[in-house]
Amino acid sequence: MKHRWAAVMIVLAFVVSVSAAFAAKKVVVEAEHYKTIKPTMTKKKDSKASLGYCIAVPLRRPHAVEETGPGDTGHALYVINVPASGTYQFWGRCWWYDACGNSFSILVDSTSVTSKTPYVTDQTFRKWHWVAGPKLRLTKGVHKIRIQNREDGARMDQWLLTTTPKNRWVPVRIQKETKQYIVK
Ligand SMILES: [Ca+2]
Repeated sequence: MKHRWAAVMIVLAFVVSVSAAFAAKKVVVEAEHYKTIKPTMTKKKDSKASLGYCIAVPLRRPHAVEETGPGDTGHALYVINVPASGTYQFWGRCWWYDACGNSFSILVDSTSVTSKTPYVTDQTFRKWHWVAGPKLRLTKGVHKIRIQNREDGARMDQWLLTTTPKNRWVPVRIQKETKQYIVK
């Protein structure tokens, strides 16, 4: 009888450790909690943003009426500790000015934008909402995430990385920051 209980406990311990290893991982960052920021990316007050602040690329005047490249390499840089290797879905809680002010480049451990650099964009304007960005292959450990100017008039309140695919979970509300994954 004792042996049977021991066997049950071993199996339980195994199941618990395996499910912990496979449990969904989520890293949530307030956009204004960057490590460094370079103009023209700015920190901006916004009463509808989580914790009252977001990052923003100020409008250039005249604002483009057709697609143009970014005016500069303004960006916010974040350093995070990714809890497990895997494929992560990027989401940004964004506010877009219009169809020529609705994207940010997302750079991982890199500083130069190329034609292959992923970005986050959609077509819902003048409203805070979650926007699905790229899927990123990340290894466990420290990584630099750089949110860079792609179009003026774009704002970001929070961003997150999750191992749950976007067909299984879509963020709706403001998320709680996971401070344990942000490198000071
Ligand atoms: Ca915020």
